[in-house]
Amino acid sequence: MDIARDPSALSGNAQPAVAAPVLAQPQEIRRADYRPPAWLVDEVGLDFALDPDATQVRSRLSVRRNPAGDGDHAIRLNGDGLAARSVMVDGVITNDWHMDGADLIVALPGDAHEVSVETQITPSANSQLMGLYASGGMLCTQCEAEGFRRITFFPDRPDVLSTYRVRLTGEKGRFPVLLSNGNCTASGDNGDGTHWAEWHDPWPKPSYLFALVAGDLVARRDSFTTMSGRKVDLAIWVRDGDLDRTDHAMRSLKKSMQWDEEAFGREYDLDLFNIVAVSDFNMGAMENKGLNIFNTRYVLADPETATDADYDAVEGVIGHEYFHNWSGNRVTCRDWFQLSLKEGFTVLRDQLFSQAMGSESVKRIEDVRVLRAAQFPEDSGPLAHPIRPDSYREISNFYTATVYNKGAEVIRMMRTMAGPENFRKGSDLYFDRHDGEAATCEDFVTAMEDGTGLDLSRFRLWYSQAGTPRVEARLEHDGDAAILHLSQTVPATPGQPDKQPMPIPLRLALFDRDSGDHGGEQLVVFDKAGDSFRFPGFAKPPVLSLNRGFSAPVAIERAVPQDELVFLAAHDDDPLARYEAMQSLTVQYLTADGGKAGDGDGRDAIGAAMAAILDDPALDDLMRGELLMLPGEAYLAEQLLVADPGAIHAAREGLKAWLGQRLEDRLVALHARASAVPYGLEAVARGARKLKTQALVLLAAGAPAVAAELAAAQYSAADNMTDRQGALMVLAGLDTPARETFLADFKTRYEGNALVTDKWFSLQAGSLHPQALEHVKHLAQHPDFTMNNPNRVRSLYMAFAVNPQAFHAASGEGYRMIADLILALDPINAQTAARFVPPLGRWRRIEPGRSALMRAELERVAAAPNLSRDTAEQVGRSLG
Ligand code: 0A1
Ligand code: ZN
Repeated sequence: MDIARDPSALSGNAQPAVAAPVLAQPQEIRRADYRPPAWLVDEVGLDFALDPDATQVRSRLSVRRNPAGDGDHAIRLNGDGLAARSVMVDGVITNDWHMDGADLIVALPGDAHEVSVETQITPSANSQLMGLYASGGMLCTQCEAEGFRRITFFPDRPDVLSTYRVRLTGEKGRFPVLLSNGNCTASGDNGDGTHWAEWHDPWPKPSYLFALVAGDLVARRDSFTTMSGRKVDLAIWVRDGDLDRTDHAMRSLKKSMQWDEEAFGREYDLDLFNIVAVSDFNMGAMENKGLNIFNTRYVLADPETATDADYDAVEGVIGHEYFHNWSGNRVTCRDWFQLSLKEGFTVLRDQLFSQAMGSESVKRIEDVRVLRAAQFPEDSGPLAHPIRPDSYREISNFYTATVYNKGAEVIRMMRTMAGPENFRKGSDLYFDRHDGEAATCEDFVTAMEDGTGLDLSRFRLWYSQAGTPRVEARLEHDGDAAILHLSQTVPATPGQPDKQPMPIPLRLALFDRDSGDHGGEQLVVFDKAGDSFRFPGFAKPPVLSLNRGFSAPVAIERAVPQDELVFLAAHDDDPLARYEAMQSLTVQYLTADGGKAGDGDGRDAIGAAMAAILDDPALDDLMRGELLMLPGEAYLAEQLLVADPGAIHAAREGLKAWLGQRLEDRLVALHARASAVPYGLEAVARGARKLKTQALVLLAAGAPAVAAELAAAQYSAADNMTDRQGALMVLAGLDTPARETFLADFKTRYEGNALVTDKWFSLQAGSLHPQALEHVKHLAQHPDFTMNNPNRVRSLYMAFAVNPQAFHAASGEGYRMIADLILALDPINAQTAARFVPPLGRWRRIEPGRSALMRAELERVAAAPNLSRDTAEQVGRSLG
């Protein structure tokens, strides 16, 4: 066994002889430096004359000196790449202003004024997709976090809340639809080929929630009546041909509105709720007040083009953005260090929503898998940061799995300790107390303490300390009692060498080996460096099931005997714990001897457990699918102090091949059984589809000829994207002539559908095919590939960067390709470019040969002139 104990023990690996170049770092912004704004803006008037090549923006700001501010006689209006064409104070042109860097400073003699500024912007040239930009003939905005300052000069910080009146004027032919936040109060025709609309949002909001959309769009309309009986008009706006793919999104929206009333007592607060789908978008979606803007991939879905996973993602993201109306919009963030206040809480809310809409346990397992695959590596690498960071250089780099997913786990722990009813009291109090305010994480925790009665003093460490706590557990048997010995360490992370023990809520059960039962689950809140807990009444040593439901986001370190894992994998009544036992069984085997795989005994145990899972009549197929899933290579690498990605890949593929052979008959029978289930969106049919492709995946490793035949049949018979994509994924990884034929069929069958074309790129870039790297090189030259669309860039290069076998090619060519991509993309779309740095940033945890190659590529990026703030920060931290 060579399981990593403490990654922080690693001081470095494979230091190259040359010193790293000094990278000019953008200025650091610190949480401790927060000061209230000097000026408040009560009302904002914006007048847009829309034109893709020259949009005129006139602002009117009613500003007032903040009594809590520092009494400055000038107002700082942030800008980014703007020039003021005119500045007026109280209706009179003034020259009493100057630029400080990109910001506009306007002198103001009194305590309240009206400041007006005129700017001109070029949406068609905005490839960064921040501010106002053009996407497929329409104009739209993205303002979070600091995009508003690319539209007009403004105190662009989340603690300045204003009501907005917006007037949009544009060509009728190009922009028949003109939308902004709130309600449309008036509209008209100018008689010169242009028309206009005025929008008013009565709810004070920070500038990052401002939005406008102008385009040739059609709407699916519906309505929802809130719990107090108000009718809300709902509209989902898409391009003409996409309307028949919006049904699922609309259903999801109505379910979200209903659920937030029932689960959190939150009612919608405008007469209108608009969602717009755009194809060019840096992230998933954005919660602009009353006008959510979505990446098309989280809106459009029909059985022919969207997989079951896509359906779930649409439902989850629609929920997430909708829930922000309260957790984010009604109560917003004081500053960007508080990002997890809205994001961690909203992720928890969307997770609970999805749990309630589908299988609770399967959703929980999926969320834990995401946390481990994306957040644990972040927490143990050079980019580790607390869920409430202390400093940043570019805030876009902090929209991370830590702030979002670990942030959700931290609030989930409060819910576990308080119980759901008390937690609801805490959240009610939080919303009541801070409605209309820009709040802090501290405000949230205090409201939780006051509402639930919990003492969260030490628990606050979860907000300030980075790193995944490691909990060592040992069960001792003494007479008629079981004694659980626990100890914890929180690893050192950048800037945080010393950590304190944190309260860790662990749900646990002790099973009687003979009866297979336990006497009830218990909750232990473990908050010291070391502690012991005594459980009387056990004549024989029980079997421990620990961290049930993944009650704490920690790594449990315990040498669990194989027979106990087999017992729990078959008997644990907590589905997550059962999944965990299965994962541990496999992790123990695959990470033995530094990742070169363990003994035949361990493999036999996995084979027997898998066979039992395949045969267990009490399991539903969705859950069966979870239990059959092998731990991913990134998670396996995470278990090792220094990982050899080649060895891990070979060991995991070896196990798959062995399982595929050993279980061949069962898997073929399973494939046949599942193939007989007709398409539907209910759990039984979804479970069947999940298992069908999983069977193919194991067979592809162990019996490739059989798999190729079954996959071809599945592809050809498919009446839905889940089956077709699953079959094509397997075929794309096999060295068979059919591969090309089916890939070509897929491409032409969905010609013109951008989201399916993304899948076509991803399937090849993420495939197990030995030539995957060569394929990616060719695909980058494909006429359908473009650097200007983030979805397309991610579909090719992110799929590649998380394909361990291809990315970690021993030659270093994969690293070079990603570094080249970062350099080419950085001037076009810095936010997206910076997201490709973390895969290279793992170099300290990789075996020496590859490690040096990865580091060299990071240094090559660091040495490039004119790096964006986004990329410079990520590269600097990765090398630091
Ligand atoms: N608040 C959004 C995430 C988001 C952040 C930044 C963006 O800029 C490109 C876009 C979206 C959410 O949590 O959904
Ligand atoms: Zn969010």
